[in-house]
Amino acid sequence: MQPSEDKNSKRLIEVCSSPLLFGLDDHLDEIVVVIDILRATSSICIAFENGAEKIIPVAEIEETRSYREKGFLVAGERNGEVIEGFDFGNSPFSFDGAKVKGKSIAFTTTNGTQAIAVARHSKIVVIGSFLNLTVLCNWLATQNSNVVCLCAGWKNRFNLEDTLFAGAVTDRLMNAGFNTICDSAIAARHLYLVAKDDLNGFLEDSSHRRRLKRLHIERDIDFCLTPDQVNVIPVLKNGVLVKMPEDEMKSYGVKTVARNTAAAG
Ligand code: 3SL
Repeated sequence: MQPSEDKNSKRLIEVCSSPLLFGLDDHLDEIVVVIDILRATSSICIAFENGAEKIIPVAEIEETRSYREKGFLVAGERNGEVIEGFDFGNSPFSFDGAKVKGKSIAFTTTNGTQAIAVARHSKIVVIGSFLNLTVLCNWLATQNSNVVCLCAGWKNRFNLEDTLFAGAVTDRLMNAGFNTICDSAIAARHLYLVAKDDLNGFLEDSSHRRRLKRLHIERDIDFCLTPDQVNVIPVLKNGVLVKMPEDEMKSYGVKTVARNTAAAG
């Protein structure tokens, strides 16, 4: 990534490690990157890469279910498990092209969709995951705006995997001329730099990894920790997630990345 132009050199990056710490009125003029690495924001990214038309993030299960009458697929989990009667859960492998291409999906998850709701009043809300790390950071680097990484965490608690991704974004943007006065961003960047060569190993004992291991979905973890598999940036428009149009991305000079098909499984 090229360093940013001088006019943008005072842009700041901040990391918010729990939705509970996100002041609703504090980030109205900022770009918010919502992060739920395991697994909601990774699944949202792969859904759009595989041709989903739109995703409505919904907080409650029954409200999500009601979208079926409107022709939506309904998807989501609670505590990692597929919700009864839903079309599928929150595994990125469930969002394959055969199922989601051209479809609208109502989606509810334990933490990820709740974090999107918390951020909804901000200037721009985009979805981040290791799957779209490079394309997202290239785009953020072209924006004349401060950036906040909002980690979904687990039930309002800090988690490691979201923090590592926030650290990756902080590292890329600081290398592109951003600054930070946020200790959470400094800490996240340090953690990422320690962990980056073996994210999986670093997360071995992390709480959500252990939770997902119990559900026997380790291939989801490997997939969600593999960077740069997609060329999409999901963006929230009027409460609905859509894929940022290619021409909008191109007009910001974003170079997309090659998809790692081997890891896509
Ligand atoms: O909390 C969430 O939004 C989910 O990503 C959690 S899980 O990975 O599906 O358990």
